[in-house]
Amino acid sequence: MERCRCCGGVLEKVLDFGRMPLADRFVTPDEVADEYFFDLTVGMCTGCAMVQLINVPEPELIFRSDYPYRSSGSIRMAEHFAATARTLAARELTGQDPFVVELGSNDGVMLRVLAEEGIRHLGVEPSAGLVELSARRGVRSVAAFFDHDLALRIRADHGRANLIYAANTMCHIADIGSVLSGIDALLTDDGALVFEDPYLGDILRGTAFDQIYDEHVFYFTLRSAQRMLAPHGLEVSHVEPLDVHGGELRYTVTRRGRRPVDTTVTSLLAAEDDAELTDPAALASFRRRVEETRERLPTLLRELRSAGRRVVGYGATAKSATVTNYCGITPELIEFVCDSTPAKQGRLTPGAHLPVVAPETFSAHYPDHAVLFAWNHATEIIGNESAFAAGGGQWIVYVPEVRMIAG
Ligand code: DWN
Ligand code: SAH
Ligand code: ZN
Repeated sequence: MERCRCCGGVLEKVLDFGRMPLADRFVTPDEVADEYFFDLTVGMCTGCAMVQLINVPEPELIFRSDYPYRSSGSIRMAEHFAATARTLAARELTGQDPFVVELGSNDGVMLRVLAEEGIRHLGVEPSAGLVELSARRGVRSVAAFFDHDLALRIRADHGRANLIYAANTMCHIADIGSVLSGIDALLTDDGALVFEDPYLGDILRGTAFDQIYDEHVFYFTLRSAQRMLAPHGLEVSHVEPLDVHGGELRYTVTRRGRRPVDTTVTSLLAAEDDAELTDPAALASFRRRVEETRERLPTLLRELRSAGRRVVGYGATAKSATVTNYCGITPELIEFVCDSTPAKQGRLTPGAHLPVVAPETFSAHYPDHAVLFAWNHATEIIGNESAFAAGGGQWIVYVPEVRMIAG
């Protein structure tokens, strides 16, 4: 029997995607033979209703020094994190000589703004490659996985943190109990943990099944997050929706009783009860819509190909590993995927083995259709590639459903 990582309750299987590769492991042709696969299944806890992966590959296999994702790869995301840094500085870092710790600081996209202000900071980022890149941007970080032991070491070296921030990282860490007890040890009495992650409500509403892959262990709701935090003496005192990555929530978490729990929390809790997010019927309806996409997307691509059309992909996202592998998308259906990340170019996408090329290959000879795998960056990409649609090219999206869109 599989157990919940938050409360130890029993996990009930709600979704099964079958064998999947690691979503950020882009392979060379000689690596194809021993590519790693695991069973991508999602469970819901019968105790605390936390939706989570049932099997999680070892984090050391995923977040290696060659982990390819660069947060600064999107201008809009870089702006989002710069704005976040300014908001956090004004809200949480106003005391004397404040100290901020970021979990999953990646390429330093957020901390560089605070570093420029001379704010004492430390990023925690397991990928040594990203730690080096951050150092070149004036960001100090440590190449390690955050857990309780590391929290104690940081506290011994730097003192307690007024702010602990984590974007798209809390939901990545299976050993969440160790992370939360570490946060309890590291945070000042009046400090805040601010974290933002994809919201289960948006994933279900948007049929964004591609948010489900090896790195995303947890799919939070406000209610399940509250239950996860409570045993550590922590509570959500403020929550705000974010319009990035298809819909996220930013949680401001403080020690129980230290700050008033405001109406953003009470009203979202009421809305979640109405929406019955973790009701078996909601998940069953999601599953039916996902199965429809699994049918429709390859059917559309096959039709286009048999009509002699050229079809490519745009954005070799981690999310697209689930789409291509679950929907059976092969290089016969999609000629290549273009992506601006140098470390992904010249390799093959995980499992489906679509060649990854630079965006210049796309614009040098526009195809007839492009599947927008980075649908969460639609405005930025469609704007940058406006000549594609102007020349008659058509974008294909599959979230919330399969359709072609005009540029
Ligand atoms: O949670 C996670 C998020 C934050 O980032 C990680 N587990 C992994 C990663 O997920 P993803 O790969 O699905 O994220 P993105 O941000 O949707 O990836 C966009 C991809 O598209 C990147 O490889 C960069 C590329 N891109 C591009 O080629 N041209 C992006 C933009 C904006 C562009 O203009
Ligand atoms: N914060 C960035 C990066 C998100 S990708 C953003 O929002 O764009 C997730 C990041 O978490 C990766 O850079 C990964 O290396 C890091 N990570 C994974 N496990 C971690 C852990 N235990 N402690 C700290 N960072 C971790
Ligand atoms: Zn549970």
